[in-house]
Amino acid sequence: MEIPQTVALVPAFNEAPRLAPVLEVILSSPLVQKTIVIDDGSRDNTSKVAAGYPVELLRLEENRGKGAALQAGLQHAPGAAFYLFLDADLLNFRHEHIAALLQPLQENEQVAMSVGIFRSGYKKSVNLAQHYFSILNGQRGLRRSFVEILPDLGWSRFGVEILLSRYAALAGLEVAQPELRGISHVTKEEKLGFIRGFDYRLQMFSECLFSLFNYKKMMLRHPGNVPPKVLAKLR
Ligand SMILES: Nc1nc2c(ncn2[C@@H]2O[C@H](COP(=O)(O)OP(=O)(O)OP(=O)(O)O)[C@@H](O)[C@H]2O)c(=O)[nH]1
Ligand SMILES: [Mg+2]
Repeated sequence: MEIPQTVALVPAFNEAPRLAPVLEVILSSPLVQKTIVIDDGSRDNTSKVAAGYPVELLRLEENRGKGAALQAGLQHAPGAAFYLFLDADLLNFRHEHIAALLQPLQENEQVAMSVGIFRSGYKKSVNLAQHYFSILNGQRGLRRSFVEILPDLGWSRFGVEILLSRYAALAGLEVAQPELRGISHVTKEEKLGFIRGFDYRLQMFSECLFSLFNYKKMMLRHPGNVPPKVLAKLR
């Protein structure tokens, strides 16, 4: 079987109303050869929507969080040159954003990961959050050599982006931050209403903080493929 150059991974948890336009952009991009949607335990029609498109659908019964979903996607498609992580709830998402994430990886072999920065999206609150918390952006490109030395992401849930960024820094790897202009996303409050959305946001923050303060300890416990010389820095 031919190994694709670029694989897009789309973690999707209860995203049935938002998934289709995101998949249409990815599937019509000449830069992506395979798309994997990971739905772990959605209670809506996320899997049904995904099954209407030529994607590989990983449907896991039990919810294990965003980090575990991305890890399942990576394990499902080993050997690709590049992996894209793309959220299922993007707005104003276009081909140029895919190109922007891949370009630094293609142009400079030293770049292990690209992390998209949302700029000039029409939602001011999202722009502001991006300004201060760009480490949290889920739109990323990863080179195979980086994927092959990743720690276990399975515990990290919404802390997965913090884990990836902190790990890259620890391993001394270069990270690019391409701007993704005009892109935005649907917030939790918009998806679930203010109270449930805000509650879910607090849960996300607590998972992010757990990752921020415990990633070293957790990496020692769950090292995955981290090379011994990087693990030694944790002790
Ligand atoms: N498969 C899977 N996907 C998840 C899980 N949690 C979040 N996701 C997906 O990860 C992406 C980002 O999640 P969001 O809840 O939108 O988080 P966010 O965009 O960082 O936060 P907001 O500020 O609320 O927009 C979306 O595509 C979600 O569907 C999960 O447990 N499993
Ligand atoms: Mg979102």
